[in-house]
Amino acid sequence: MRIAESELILNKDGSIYHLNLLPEHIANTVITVGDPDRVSQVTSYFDEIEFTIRKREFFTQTGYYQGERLTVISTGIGTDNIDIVLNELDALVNIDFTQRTIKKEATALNIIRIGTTGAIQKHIAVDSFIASEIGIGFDNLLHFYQSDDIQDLKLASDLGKYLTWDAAKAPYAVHWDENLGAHFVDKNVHKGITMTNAGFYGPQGRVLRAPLKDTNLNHKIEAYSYKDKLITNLEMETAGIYGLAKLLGHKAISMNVVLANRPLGKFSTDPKEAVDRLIRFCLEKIASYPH
Ligand code: R1P
Repeated sequence: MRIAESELILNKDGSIYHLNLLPEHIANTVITVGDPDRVSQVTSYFDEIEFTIRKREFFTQTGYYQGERLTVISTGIGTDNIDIVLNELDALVNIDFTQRTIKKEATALNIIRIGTTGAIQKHIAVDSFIASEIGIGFDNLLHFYQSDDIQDLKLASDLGKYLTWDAAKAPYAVHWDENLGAHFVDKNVHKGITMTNAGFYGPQGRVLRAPLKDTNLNHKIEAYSYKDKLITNLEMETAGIYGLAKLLGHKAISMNVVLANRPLGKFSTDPKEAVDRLIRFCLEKIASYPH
């Protein structure tokens, strides 16, 4: 079936609406970062940069790292942008832009998020790495899609009840891609559950001037365990990435460096270097991932 001009929006040059990319611009392995400035921090380690484009907060570079073609793209902050980036990346590989039809053979991308986060557990030190085994979303992104089959519904409902969250705002929970994810875990990495939310301050229990509705939210999250697993960290993209990647048939892993330890009130003294360490770690893991 032909997809209408209003649904699959293409620019005059045939590129996809927000990302401004043509199908040939992206590699099968895509690194996502939040901050547009982090794209060139990643590609500074590349042997060659083939393509660069920027539109709004979406800055993309494709190039080669140790002979492997990789795309690095910034998503900006939040799952509203994740909805755009994941759907448009998927369209670039799985929709024929000339015919406006879905291709018969689906392409699965490897999607690696290199991000920053706040730990919610005291034992997870600032500057350490977390690989998200599960993403739990308190934003409502996945609730707009038919996603029951790809969710951990038991975990989502257990946590919703525990936090006495009303049903309309119930969390969603999605696991990582097991093979890709396991490849990124070694002795330097905490395996954890990442809770993502629609904001940085109130939704993550931060108080500057506006009072919180539930002042105990972070303590409750810190104390919650499911099948002996703790929620390890809070940020804003992982659950959306895991949900949409799985819905669309892609493999995703979210790696974060801990910049803040929330219960201890600590923040990294050199966040740029901490992020750089995670970039180098992830690039090595990508280069050694069997294809
Ligand atoms: C907030 O400062 C931003 O940092 C974290 C949060 O998820 C949010 O996007 O991730 P990134 O460093 O990947 O942007």
